[in-house]
Amino acid sequence: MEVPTGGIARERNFRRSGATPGPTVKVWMGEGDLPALALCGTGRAHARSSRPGSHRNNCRFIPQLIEKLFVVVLIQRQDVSANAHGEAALDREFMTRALQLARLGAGHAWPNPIVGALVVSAGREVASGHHRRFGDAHAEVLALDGAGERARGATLYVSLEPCAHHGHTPPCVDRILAAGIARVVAPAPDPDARVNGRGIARLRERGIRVDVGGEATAAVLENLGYYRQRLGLGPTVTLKIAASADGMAARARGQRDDVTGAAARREVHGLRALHDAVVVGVETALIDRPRLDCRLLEGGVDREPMPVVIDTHLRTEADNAWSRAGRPFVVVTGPHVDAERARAIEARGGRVVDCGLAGAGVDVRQVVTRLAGIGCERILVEGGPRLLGSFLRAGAWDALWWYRSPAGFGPGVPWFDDAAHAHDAAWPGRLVDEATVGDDVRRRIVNPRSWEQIAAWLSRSGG
Ligand code: AOF
Ligand code: ZN
Repeated sequence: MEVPTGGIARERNFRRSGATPGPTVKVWMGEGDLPALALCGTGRAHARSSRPGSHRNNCRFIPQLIEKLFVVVLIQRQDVSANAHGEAALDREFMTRALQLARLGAGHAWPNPIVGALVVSAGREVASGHHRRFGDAHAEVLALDGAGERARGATLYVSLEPCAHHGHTPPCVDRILAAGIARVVAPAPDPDARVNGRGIARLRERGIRVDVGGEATAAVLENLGYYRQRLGLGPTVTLKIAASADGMAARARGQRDDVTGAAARREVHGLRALHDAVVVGVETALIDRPRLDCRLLEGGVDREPMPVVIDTHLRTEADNAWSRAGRPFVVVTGPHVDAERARAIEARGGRVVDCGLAGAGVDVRQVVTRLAGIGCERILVEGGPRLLGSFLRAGAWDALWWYRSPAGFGPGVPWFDDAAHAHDAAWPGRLVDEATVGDDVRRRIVNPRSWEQIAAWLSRSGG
């Protein structure tokens, strides 16, 4: 697995932070025999020469005035680059907060993206907002309403390019201009054809400083289904893994073990809320009996994802947690199943879908196509290990959220069905970021083949 340190997001962030470049010292450095400069341990400027023992001689020949100028330029440069660095760090912090706010709209905003915004004045957050529900006010408008007059001259952080079109609500850019915002920071352009760069362009035309690109990868990952759908890239498959520190999904076969803590479990319910279907293998369904809902989210959701169980030989019971809760569910099978059992499931609100075989199991590529065909375009696969292995081996995945608990389980059931690769996976993946969620660590990994299309669009559209 390729693991770039710092990740794609970091590279973009530094490249596109919009930080004011400091006065360039290249002028001085490149001129004739002038010595290269370095700061010594005490922070004082020193003239350095490559010739041993020539340091003192050089110093004697350099007119004092020039030496002073060096010092002034260096000190100024230090100040400005410290400011620029400080600004980039603050931008990252506030954008992370905007992305957190956006998540509050998970389970309510679709088919709109989840979006968070905050108004920051003199380095302090003065108001915030998020897109609460499809058809409701956009995040920026709520944040600007909260800020009132304090928005004048302030910075607006928004987790998506502000819109420039009349939809359910008037264009956010007009509201931003009217509020007197001086600077807008957004991670990436909006892939909606009605916006797609127009929001950024209109703000810039009116003299607003707009910095695009910081945290772009993280922002796209939060709205991956939205980006893929609006860019016409087809259904989205997210894999979720919860493993112990030593790579185990459970202590023993046939046993259910809590792997991650409460914070990670809550986050996973938020992740479910960003999907139309949550898929598990039949072993997981029979052993864990997961409800596959979003019950840990405060305020619930407008629409629960569809539970889907991959069950080649149709072992699922008709009377299960989903049928009892009156929730429609899908059972994906191979071609040879007991018709009587299938009828019993359908009588309890289940839909039995034959996806054909690929080797010994169900064809997971068919699963994706068939689920998309019934309106489940954003698919979350939660395991178990054998099912995750099938998706990984087939390359039928876009992103992987991998939670790792601090404790080891010892010999058990590896999260990946190929034990040799439970730690150092043989499948290609690209680590995007790593975060602490409660006591657990969450890594997000993208499928480079699938990510290429989004990265290409981002670089074409200036994101
Ligand atoms: C923003 N801020 O908070 C959201 C945006 O149906 P409408 O009128 O709400 O428009 C939906 C489109 O607006 C959506 O496809 C996306 O382009 C943008 N969503 N934009 O500036 C927000 N939710
Ligand atoms: Zn808007």
